[in-house]
Amino acid sequence: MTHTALDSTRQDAARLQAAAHALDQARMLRQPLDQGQIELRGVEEAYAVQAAGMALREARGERQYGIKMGFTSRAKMQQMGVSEMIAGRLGEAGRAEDGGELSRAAFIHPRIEPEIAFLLSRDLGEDTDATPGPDELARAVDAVAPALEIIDSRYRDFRFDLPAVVADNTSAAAFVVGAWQPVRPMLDTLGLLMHLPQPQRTVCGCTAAILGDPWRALAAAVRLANRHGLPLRAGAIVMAGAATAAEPLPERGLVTLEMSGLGRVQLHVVP
Ligand code: OOG
Ligand code: MG
Repeated sequence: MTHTALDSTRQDAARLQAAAHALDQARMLRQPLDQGQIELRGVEEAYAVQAAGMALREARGERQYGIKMGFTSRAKMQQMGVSEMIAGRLGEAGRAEDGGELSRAAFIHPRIEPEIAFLLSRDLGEDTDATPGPDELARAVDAVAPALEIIDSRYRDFRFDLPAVVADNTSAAAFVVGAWQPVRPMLDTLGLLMHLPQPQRTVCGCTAAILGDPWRALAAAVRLANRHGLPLRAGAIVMAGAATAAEPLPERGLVTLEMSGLGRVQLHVVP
């Protein structure tokens, strides 16, 4: 490598590290950034910033808990104006207890969305390019559960393009998973109701909205994890992506997601 090539590699690494720090600070101080404050040249760099951001959290003692998919439904793509699937990392600190409390003050402008979660019984991917088939996927999953995700973009007004949202760990903020249920091959026709307070309302949807079948979101998670170096280990959870557009997280009150045949999951939002 010539001196200039080496210099520019160093500059690139420093630029990506600076982006990870800026997003990390925005998250901890709850002060949103403008997308223009983060300079990224494509999706590869964005996943590198995401990994660096999780490394900062791990250095503070946090453990990675799994992977979340984003933009696996048309409703989400349309809401956010991004039309490609993305993957992010779930940190232990974002995990809430089913029926437990979640403090809204921890976030900038949180939204909530209905999802379905898979619990992995074995490692998936890493050194294979192949997409696992349905049987292999089913063997790699111990259980499934209804889940709620809280997203909270670190960008002002939730405005971002694809690389920016990937670098921001796909807006991941918190999640809660209901009681694990035995694996079933058919997950594509489960009706869901998300009840929200203030004002009292119910959003309804169907798991078919998730790529036609949430199992496809798991296959896509394996592909993206392989391509971009996200770990998918036994014991990890994989969130399939929202089945409906996200709703603003209420200021306070009980949010309940009911999923036909899979039970329900709840959160008490407190100010
Ligand atoms: C990005 C995260 C998308 C999903 O379920 O589609 C996502 C965002 O909407 O800010 O989590
Ligand atoms: Mg989501």
